[in-house]
Amino acid sequence: MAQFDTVIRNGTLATASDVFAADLGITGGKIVAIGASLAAGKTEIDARGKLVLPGGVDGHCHFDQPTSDGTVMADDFYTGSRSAAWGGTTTVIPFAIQFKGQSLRDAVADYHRRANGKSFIDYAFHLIVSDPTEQLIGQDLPALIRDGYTSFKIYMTYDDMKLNDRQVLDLLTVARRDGAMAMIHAENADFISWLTDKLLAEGHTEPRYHAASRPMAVEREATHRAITMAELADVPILIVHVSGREAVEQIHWAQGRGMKIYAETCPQYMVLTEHDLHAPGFEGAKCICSPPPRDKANQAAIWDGLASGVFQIVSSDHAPFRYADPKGKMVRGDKTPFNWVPNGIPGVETRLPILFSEGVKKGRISLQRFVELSATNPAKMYGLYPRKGTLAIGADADIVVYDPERKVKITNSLLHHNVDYTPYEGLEVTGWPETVLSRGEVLVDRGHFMASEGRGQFLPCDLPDMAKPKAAA
Ligand code: DUC
Ligand code: ZN
Ligand code: ZN
Repeated sequence: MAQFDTVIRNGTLATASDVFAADLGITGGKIVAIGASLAAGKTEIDARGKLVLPGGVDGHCHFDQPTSDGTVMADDFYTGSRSAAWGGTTTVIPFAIQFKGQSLRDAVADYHRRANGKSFIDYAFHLIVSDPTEQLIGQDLPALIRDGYTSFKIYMTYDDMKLNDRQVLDLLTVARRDGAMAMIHAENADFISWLTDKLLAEGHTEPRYHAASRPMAVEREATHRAITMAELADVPILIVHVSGREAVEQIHWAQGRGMKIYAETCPQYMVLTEHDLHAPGFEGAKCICSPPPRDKANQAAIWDGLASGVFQIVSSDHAPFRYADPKGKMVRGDKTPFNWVPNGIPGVETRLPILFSEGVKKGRISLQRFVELSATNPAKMYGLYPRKGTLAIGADADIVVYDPERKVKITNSLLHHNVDYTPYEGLEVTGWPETVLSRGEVLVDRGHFMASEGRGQFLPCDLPDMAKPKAAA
């Protein structure tokens, strides 16, 4: 008689702290045993020669997020979560965005309607606050935090979302009092608009000028200001999508002073450069995201920060816009000026393979650090740990059996998003997810997709320990 629903046998298990040979037993969607020579499972998965990892937790991606400029995100919860699952990610946290004048509750209700019945994997929501009224600060946000929406993003740029410093301080005060995690997009809005106007006046409209409109100094200044605001409000913050050395230096400086300043980076800042925006014709638009990719020296600074511990998490910032599409990158035709090109690139499916190949395989980070950055810390950062993000008794059986030797040349036809390109076209990686389980159910197995639409569950988040101010931690 089988003792377990499923046993993953003979694999090498990796957590954020350990790598060891063991079998793993699953019953009722949970991990119930980790040990040598486990009894039989109704389903047996042979993981000999493979890694057995916690499913990826993508703490920053955008699915079906409404926009205000005539563009439309190409991935909804159906295609976005499908792409995530194929790439070994079993939990995603996209954003319920509040438009100015809209109540935060309405934004959340609308986003639930978009997600309901569609996702293949479990998901939580971050909030985006763009209109911090008295009602929001005093009532709506605290109530939503209590209901399990325990993280929110603050934009220091983008006309439809940016907040002034006073508004940021008000929101950080809520984060401190109610225990939420504040995520900050740190770029200086006035610097960007001044540089953009100057470039356009000189006739520079091509995609490459996107990078010139948002140089490192723009991010450095805003990163420092965000840190200062966190100091004044006495609360931890997470600086998202850090792109290069000068921002890393600011964060490292703050961490050295004992501040809880956390940092996220993304694969685009590890493998793309500004040069990718210089592709012929309009092709550079495929790599327009903000902050923009920098140069090789900045990539090296990102890798140093990943190895040294400046960064806590690696997310995709998957923001899917089709290329040859009037609702995508070509919103104003094939000569759309850079400042009208929607910001964002797809990457939810390639996040783990790129971090594993460029990081672990090239000896820049350990396997444990890979697990920590891609699964464990995002789960901790957003109040989903230990249900998600680790291999432990009682945790959800969200697991990736990962082939560490498989060589893959990334090309868009391999991927499962609804975008007509990948910025990583032609990138050769070693290592690829082979079998992906969510709560014990096999979603992907050696090239076959077997999940049912809508099986993914909404996850209310706990208050993250990482958001506690120093004195309370
Ligand atoms: N930058 C963002 O801030 N969000 C989505 C994508 C991007 O490039
Ligand atoms: Zn952002
Ligand atoms: Zn983003």
